[in-house]
Amino acid sequence: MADDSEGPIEGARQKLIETKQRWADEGRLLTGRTARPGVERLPPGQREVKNWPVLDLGVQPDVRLDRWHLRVYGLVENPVVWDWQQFLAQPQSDDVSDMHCVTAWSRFDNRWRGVSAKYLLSVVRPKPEARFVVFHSYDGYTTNLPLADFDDDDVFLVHQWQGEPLTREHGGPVRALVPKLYLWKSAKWLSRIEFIAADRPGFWEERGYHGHGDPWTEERYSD
Ligand SMILES: Nc1nc2c(c(=O)[nH]1)N[C@H]1C(S)=C(S)[C@@H](COP(=O)(O)O)O[C@H]1N2
Ligand SMILES: [Mo]
Repeated sequence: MADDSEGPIEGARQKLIETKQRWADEGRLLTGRTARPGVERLPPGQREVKNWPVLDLGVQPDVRLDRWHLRVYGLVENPVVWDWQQFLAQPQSDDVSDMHCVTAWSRFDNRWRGVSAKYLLSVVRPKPEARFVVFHSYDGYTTNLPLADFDDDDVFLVHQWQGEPLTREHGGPVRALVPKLYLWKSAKWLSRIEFIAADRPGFWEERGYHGHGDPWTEERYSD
């Protein structure tokens, strides 16, 4: 990663991080309501958008396909490293799901293509002690989730959206997709997946955002 510890980019980035941290401190957007998935389409406090906003730390790494790798490691029986060709050689699946961002927008009916979490788990085989997963990204971002949430039919490592390659601004070549949790759990520019025993907060989880992040019960912020 480039050294971005100084200059205007870092200034803007710091401001964005501080704003989102303040939201967490103030409990902004919380409605105190709950909604039922499958019955209502929008989780509480969300509104539908037709576009796809871009949110990140302001650094969008340019990961060339000939340099791209995905490493899956930690508490697994069979750690793997896939380059781009090896990743595409794994079984590919298609799925349609909604996404919900903690900044209150939701986007319906996104068509994804990629490698399913179920398949990845069948390859790497988590050890019994493995309880949590950490996604690591090429921009230095991290986010954590329970293995039980990763191990679900709608979770994928995606490289296509609406039939087109996932663009760089949305996390291409490959991002994680965990549609049942707020979108900050869906790491863009995915580089590594780590299996661990005890939960370990990621970037936003260390800055006031919820450890779990279920939109249906408005797990926006930690208390
Ligand atoms: N690597 C990485 N992944 C990330 C982020 C980031 O800054 N870096 N931001 C997260 C946040 S806060 C959100 S809301 C979504 C936004 O995804 P989008 O830009 O494709 O809408 O990406 C998540 N994944
Ligand atoms: Mo976000």
